[in-house]
Amino acid sequence: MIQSGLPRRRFLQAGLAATGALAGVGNDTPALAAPSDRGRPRMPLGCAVQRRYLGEADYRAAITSHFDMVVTEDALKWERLRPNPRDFDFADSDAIVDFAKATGLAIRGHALVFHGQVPAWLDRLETRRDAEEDMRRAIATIVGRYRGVIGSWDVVNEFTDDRPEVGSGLRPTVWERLIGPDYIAIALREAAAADPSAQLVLSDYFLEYRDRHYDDRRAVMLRVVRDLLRRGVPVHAVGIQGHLYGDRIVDRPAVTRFVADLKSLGVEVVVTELDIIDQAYPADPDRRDRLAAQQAFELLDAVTEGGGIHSCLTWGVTDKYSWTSWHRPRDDGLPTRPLALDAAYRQKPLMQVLQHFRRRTVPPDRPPVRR
Ligand code: 9MR
Repeated sequence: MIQSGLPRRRFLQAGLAATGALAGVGNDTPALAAPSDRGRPRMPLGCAVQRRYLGEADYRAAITSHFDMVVTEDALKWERLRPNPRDFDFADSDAIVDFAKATGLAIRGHALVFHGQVPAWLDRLETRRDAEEDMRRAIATIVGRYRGVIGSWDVVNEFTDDRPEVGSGLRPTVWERLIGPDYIAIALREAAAADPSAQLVLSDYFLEYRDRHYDDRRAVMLRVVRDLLRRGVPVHAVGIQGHLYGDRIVDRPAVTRFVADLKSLGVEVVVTELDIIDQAYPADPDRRDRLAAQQAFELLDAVTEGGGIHSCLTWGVTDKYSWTSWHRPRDDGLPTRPLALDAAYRQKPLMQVLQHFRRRTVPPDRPPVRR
């Protein structure tokens, strides 16, 4: 989309320069909305939080000064949460929820049904009945505990198979194998029953790029959502994760069409895990940060053009503690720079991009998440 009559790239440069972001990299001043923006509804901006860093004052201050919302990064994954088939250990998620409540931040829960980071005992489930009972009980317990507090849930995360063109396009997880494709509907209905006012989200990766493979992934998501809605299953939003690889091309027209298709079905779009994987970028930190901001702009602008971003969350708070440093390191050994705050909590150009969309996007009628 062209803003203020300027081509995209020039708009971004102009915007960053105008807000002082380029000169201001390395400056601690938090980004503030211009006075004219005060009182206008804004797109909530969030970040993924780990309990182990909440003891650090600068980590907490960064969250409360820059974000409206937090999402549990690892705390609710079953590996952590479910030491055995019976018990739940909510210590980490409770700590994050308590922090968010105390500071007035909205909360998203990640993720109710997710094949990643699961305990070994899950593989020992053998029958459809056992798998369904276990999944229902887990969802009822987790959502029930945070009813009225966690306002938005990744109900099923990453259900698209890495070969989306084959068969149903669904990943063969323990639930898909034992329950069948209907496990998604069952999970959504169970979550809705446990908290009827929560926003229910289906989230996935690689919905952003240009190529046949990514077209197929978007097609699987649309097919699943259409089918669920036709059957009256509650699904409120699709999460585009937004782990953006620096060397891949965001397919702006395809993303815009995808978002418009979802919107026409009454489904919102949440950017659930935004960060920029900078392995292919040059070493110079300023150049990397500008390229990263540009890449994020491409995605957020394409989503906006398709009908708007409901809320946008970065996958972490600071470059100091990003999953990319151990899962997606650079060949040259330099620290990765995927997020909007650097390792010393200084704002980077990406923060200006986020603030731009935060001010520009008016959330839709349905409240995103309760406070
Ligand atoms: O950020 C998470 C990191 O702490 C974990 O070690 C990692 C394990 O794979 O998962 C990370 O979060 C993932 C999220 O749950 C789902 N989408 C991809 C994220 C990055 O891998």
